[in-house]
Amino acid sequence: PSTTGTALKKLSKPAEKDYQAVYEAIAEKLEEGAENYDDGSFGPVLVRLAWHASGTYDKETGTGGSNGATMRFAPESDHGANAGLKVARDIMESIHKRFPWISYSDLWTLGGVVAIQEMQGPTISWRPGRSDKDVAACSPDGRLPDASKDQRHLRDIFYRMGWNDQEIVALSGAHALGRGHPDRSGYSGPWTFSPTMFTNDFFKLLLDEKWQWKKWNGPEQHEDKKTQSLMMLPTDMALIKDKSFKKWVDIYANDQEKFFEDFGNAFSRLLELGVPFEEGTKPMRFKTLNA
Ligand code: HIF
Repeated sequence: PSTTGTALKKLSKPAEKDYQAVYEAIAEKLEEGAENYDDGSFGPVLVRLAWHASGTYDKETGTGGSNGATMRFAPESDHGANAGLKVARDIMESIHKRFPWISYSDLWTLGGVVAIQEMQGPTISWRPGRSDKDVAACSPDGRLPDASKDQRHLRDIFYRMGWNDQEIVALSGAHALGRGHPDRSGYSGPWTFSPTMFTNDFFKLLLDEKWQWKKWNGPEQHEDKKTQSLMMLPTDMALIKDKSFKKWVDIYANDQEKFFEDFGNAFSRLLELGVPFEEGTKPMRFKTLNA
């Protein structure tokens, strides 16, 4: 009888409360041991992992995307765009040890949801059902954006995933979080004064500050004239150079609620690109730790 019990437990499908438990385990890890890491939270790098796992999607061929978690393997883990993401994958590994039933693909995307919600961002609907693939399914290099480029490149990359101009701008607000690291991308510094809080400050600062080229030996980036402590990538600056993009920067800078709503929808969809969900899989909405 006891073996039957075990078998039943393994066979039963995880329920929303099981994913909520994983959510909470990740949430508890965001600041654990992060006292001397960046701005005191692993949240931003977990958002970057979720996005880089998903942003390889190509709508024409249906390849890439979060289903598969192929960044576990070289060559994808060694792609230049993914430099530094081992930090995030290692945190996720420690969570996977506690919840071995969840796929890495579900886990990494859930990590992005947790990080955004715990950093005071919008609730992100999330569905389970991704399965891990092996090394043969690795995405080719060059699918993620190159920060040194302009609006044409942004459109090439994001249209390939199926986004429109409004959605590209909405997603871009996530650069309120985190920073560039000279030993990862080469870029340096945070975009906002509160890099562990999800806000619409990315848009406000983009419009309100005077941005100048940073004088240094690193890659070309902008810095704010006033404090010289913030940065904008060339691709970020493209959002105010391009009329069709700038229209949405203005809207999101003035309306945090609209930004949260549009970002929440877009980020949720980003994590689902190319995922073959079972019919009837319902979106889950998780409670934050101190809800
Ligand atoms: Fe980023 N992004 N991203 N990004 N990104 C970096 C860091 C973060 C681009 C380039 C960079 C998005 C779009 C683009 C986050 C989240 C998102 C870095 C610095 C670069 C160079 C990496 C490092 O040195 O550590 C480009 C060119 C993008 C196309 C516009 C998304 C919308 C904004 C899709 C998105 O969600 C996050 C979070 C970070 C911070 C990571 C950290 O460790 O602090």
